[in-house]
Amino acid sequence: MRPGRIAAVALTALVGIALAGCAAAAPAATAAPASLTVSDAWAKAAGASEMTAAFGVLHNDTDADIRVTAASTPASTSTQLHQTTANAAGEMVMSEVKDGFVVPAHGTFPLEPGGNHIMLMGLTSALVAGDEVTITLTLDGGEPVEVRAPVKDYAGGNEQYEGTGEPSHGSGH
Ligand SMILES: [Cu+2]
Repeated sequence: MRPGRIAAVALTALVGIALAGCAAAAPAATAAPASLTVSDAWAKAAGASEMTAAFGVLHNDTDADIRVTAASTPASTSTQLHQTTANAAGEMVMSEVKDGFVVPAHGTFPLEPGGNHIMLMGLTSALVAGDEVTITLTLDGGEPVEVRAPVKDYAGGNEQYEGTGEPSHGSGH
């Protein structure tokens, strides 16, 4: 039994060396994972100088919450992070989220018509279905993330902008 036992110990040692080799090689072989990814991104078609919005699902595959603090795109003169909430009169209105969007660790944060969205104000040119908008998300403590959002025609998502005092008129985002 003795020789067999030695062989087993030797094998265990070899496996240990092989595993150590893998672990040492892993960091070099794996690119730094993106901290935040976005799926199903799209933007709503709109005319030049109008407002529109972009949507999608933010995914956080890390162990810590990620805060999106700002968004920007060459497609609009001003870009804001918006939420949609009911005002005192029960109307759905949208407003800027000053603290940003917080995507929970190993969680998602949906951007959708009637909910949170990226507001593009003052479009530099018309966005037509089939176009693509590139949006850069600024992260708190992380590398910026670039999102490509195809433009689609969409009839909903016309919540009024908080503070305009006008009824929902459909020409908003
Ligand atoms: Cu908005």
